[in-house]
Amino acid sequence: MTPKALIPQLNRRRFLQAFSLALADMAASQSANPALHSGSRPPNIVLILSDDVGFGDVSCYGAKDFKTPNIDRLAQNGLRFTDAHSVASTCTPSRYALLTGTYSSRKDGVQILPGDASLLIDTTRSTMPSVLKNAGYVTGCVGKWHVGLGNGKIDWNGNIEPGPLETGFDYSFILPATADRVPTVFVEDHRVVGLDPNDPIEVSYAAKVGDEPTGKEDPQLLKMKLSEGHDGTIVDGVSRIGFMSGGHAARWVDENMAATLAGKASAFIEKNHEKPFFLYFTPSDIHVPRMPNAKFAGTTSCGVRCDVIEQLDWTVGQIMTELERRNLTGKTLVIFTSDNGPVVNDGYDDGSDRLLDGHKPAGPYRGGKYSIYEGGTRIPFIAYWPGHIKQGVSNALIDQVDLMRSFAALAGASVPKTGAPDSMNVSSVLLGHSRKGRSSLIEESQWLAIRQGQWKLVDRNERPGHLAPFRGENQPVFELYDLKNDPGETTNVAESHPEIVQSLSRLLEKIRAQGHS
Ligand code: NG6
Ligand code: CA
Repeated sequence: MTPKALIPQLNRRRFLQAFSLALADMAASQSANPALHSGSRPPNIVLILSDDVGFGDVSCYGAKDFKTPNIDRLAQNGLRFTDAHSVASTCTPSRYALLTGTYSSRKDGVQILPGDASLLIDTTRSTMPSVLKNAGYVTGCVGKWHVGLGNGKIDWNGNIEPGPLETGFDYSFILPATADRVPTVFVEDHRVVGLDPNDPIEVSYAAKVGDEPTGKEDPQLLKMKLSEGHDGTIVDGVSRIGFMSGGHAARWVDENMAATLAGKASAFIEKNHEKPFFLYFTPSDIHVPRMPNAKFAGTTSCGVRCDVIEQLDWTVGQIMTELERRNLTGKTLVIFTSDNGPVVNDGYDDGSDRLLDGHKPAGPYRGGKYSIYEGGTRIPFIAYWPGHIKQGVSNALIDQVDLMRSFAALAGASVPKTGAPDSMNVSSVLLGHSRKGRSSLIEESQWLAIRQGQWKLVDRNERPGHLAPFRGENQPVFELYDLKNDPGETTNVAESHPEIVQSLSRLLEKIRAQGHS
């Protein structure tokens, strides 16, 4: 057979494989939930996924310059993890992996997305919300989305789909991408909130649309200076990434965003408090632009980045108050965590770096957001469920990719064999019944790293589709760190341990090649 003739055959085979996987997925996830039918109610689940909050950014993880009493209260009455990880050190890959139970490095193009990018998640496959929904949960998504919307060019003035509702959520109220990306409007279910049809929205990431000022042309109009990028349309004194026109009545007010999102999340809990529910709550704090409400502006000694941490803590308090009001605290598993490690200057000159005053956003770890070192993915992670989780600290190695199968197990829901290939059921670890987490785990930035036991191997081999073409001059392909004796990853010991380099790089290749963890 000629190579040309082979191509349609291969595509056909791939299509059939994908089709039968999707069918198996659907059939398995429709199985009934025994917990619901026997009359006992599985826990509600509230997953609070904050943005860019580092390991050292909350008081119960060692921060001293400000206070996070609401988050601390979860730790004082729950289980605080010291070796929990997001899958990646940036948002889109991290969230894609969490929602699908799949390492983002398995799929081409899972990188930080512009605000007009298509939905990355395959809507025919099981997701964290679809599995819980099939088990009888009401599922809601409130906050930052950033895994794409639509399928090609989005009409922001019409129905915006596929998105959260096609991914397994019954309700959604989202920022399409990030607070620093256009369009700066909320989308509720399929529609932009508060849109005036006489002022239609247009969005482009390629060229300027409309005639509103941009950060590049009119920097004198900015209330917050930019330090890198972010020179598109100015909305409310802050220039964003990308260009937009129209939709003036629908544009959010940055300073009110925390309260708006907390309000929508609380309303979802109130509306559904009599059913089992799953809330994926993703505050925009503490991502840039850091625009705290007047209640929080200037309240800390270490600048606006610390102010928005206190605002985030307030948000967590609002959710906890709503749960208490509905008498749901003993019936709800609450997880507080972050999508990736910390960054201080992320493209706006908001003074955070000058005012840091000794605060260490990543705690004792090296690197942060974008980085392959521990600070990139080792994030705060607290599990709280009074009466079911005892207070304590767990140093078990766990990964947010594990939440899909762990939540399913707690909910009595089934995940099809072919779904969530990297997710492990660590529910007994979340509940504190076991301290035995994963034996190995992959960390992602533009590079990959693998953890096993005390060792961590950073692998800077280029891989098509994901990885930046640049490796610093004289930077070795492999770095090996002994995290037990060198948690700060200061000394590369690859040369003195070639056998460990070899066995870890083989394990990494095996996990990649076999398509599952
Ligand atoms: C970067 C932006 C940064 C932030 C990040 C996404 C510049 C210079 N930097 O490209 O400000 O928006 O993307 O962050 O534009 S994340 O948490 O959503 O991954
Ligand atoms: Ca992030």
